[in-house]
Amino acid sequence: MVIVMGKQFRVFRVRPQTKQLSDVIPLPASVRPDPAANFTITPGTAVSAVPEAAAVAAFLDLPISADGAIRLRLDETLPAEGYRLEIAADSVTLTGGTPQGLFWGIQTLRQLGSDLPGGVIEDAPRYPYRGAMLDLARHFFTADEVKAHLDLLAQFKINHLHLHLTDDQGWRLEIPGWPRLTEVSGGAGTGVDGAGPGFLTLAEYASIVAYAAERFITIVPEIDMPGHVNAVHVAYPELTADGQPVAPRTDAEVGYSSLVAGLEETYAFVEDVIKTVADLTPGPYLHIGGDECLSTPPEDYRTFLARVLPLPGKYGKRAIGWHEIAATDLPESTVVQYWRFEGESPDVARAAAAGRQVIMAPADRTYLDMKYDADTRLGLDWAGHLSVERAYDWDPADRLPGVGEESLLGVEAPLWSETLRSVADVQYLTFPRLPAIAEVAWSPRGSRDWASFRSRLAAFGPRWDAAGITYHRSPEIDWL
Ligand code: TNX
Repeated sequence: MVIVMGKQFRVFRVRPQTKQLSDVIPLPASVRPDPAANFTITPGTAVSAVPEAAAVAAFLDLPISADGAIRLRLDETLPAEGYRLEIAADSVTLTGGTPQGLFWGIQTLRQLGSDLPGGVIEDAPRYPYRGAMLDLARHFFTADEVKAHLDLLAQFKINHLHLHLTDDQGWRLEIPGWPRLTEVSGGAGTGVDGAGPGFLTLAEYASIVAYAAERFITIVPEIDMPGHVNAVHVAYPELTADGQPVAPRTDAEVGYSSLVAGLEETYAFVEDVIKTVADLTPGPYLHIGGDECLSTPPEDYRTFLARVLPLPGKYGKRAIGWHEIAATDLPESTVVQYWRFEGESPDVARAAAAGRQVIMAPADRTYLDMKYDADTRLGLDWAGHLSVERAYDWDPADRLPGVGEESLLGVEAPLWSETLRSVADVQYLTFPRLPAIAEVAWSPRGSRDWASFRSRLAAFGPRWDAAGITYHRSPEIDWL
């Protein structure tokens, strides 16, 4: 009951108070409740795990014992990222296709809490690439901050974190052959408003990669080129067209800087950076940017990409680029990341028809840096406002003519950091829209339902409050 200006209003909750087996985000592929078979986890409940599952079992925070009532198993006939969760009156059996599938099953189990509703969940993702992106260039976040963010992403079965490591305002990854990149362009006064200095050492980057891998998340490093490179030119003026010193930039403009396609030194630099980043990164992808090259003549853009797009492959990686790269000839394994917010894209459709895979990140549905509404203190609005419902209520396979389900590698939710100054700011824009996009990327096509989602989402409010996580208490949700 709440009291407003002397009047009494009773707050009715349409939502049942007892937890249902389907109260999980993202919604599982199949849920068969058995109301007769609830299981309660007590402090004495133990976990038994086959040896290959011992490491993931630790994520349940329960004692391990050979005869534990919660059993972790593997069954390689299940999909690799899939799992089956069977909750009976006297036992819980979680079977994964791989340890990764088990890990996602553990996230489901944790969301269900300690009073587990009985029944069977059988689950597997729609897309193999379910991504989030964090921009460390416009505002730097430390290795510990990135790790804490990874923990939150894993709860929603996100399996890729794309790190935007370089841009006009800063360079955030140590490259041993080019020390001024981080000494100068990672130092004091870098970032938007000069408020986001810092960089990852090689050891810190490796520690993020390892921490992510323990959570079955792949780090996707991005070195943005040939545009978005003012920080490179500040550090190494010899890479500019005229060799003259360049002033650092702390504003949020885009499209004014470019590597020089006709300069041989450009390619020595680029190859050295790509080799270094590839060597540091066990995951299969290396993102080379390619967006918003408004000051690169189209012919130069083609020349540059023709030489650079094969380089990740040379060092064992698959190149990803923002969708502008689809205007050029793409090596076979190249992945195109679509980010525009309106209209068609004949280039991306042509790339898809030629067999290239696409990651969907349309700005009007997935950009976490768009404001929720006109009152949102943080974020931008060039792609409009992004409510929780808009982030939820779209389908990646219906988005672009000529780019259907068979062309999609997955979905990503990018968070650009021009307006961000703290982890609380990151969380505020991430929650609760990231869970909405995670469901778009995981749950079966056609299974999504806004009324169901908003009801399931409401239960996360108290959990986020208890965990000290900042989130937007969107008026679209009847928060518990
Ligand atoms: C566009 S989307 C950009 C970024 C900005 C972002 C802000 C894309 C590939 N590039 O440089 O940070 O808008 O929303």
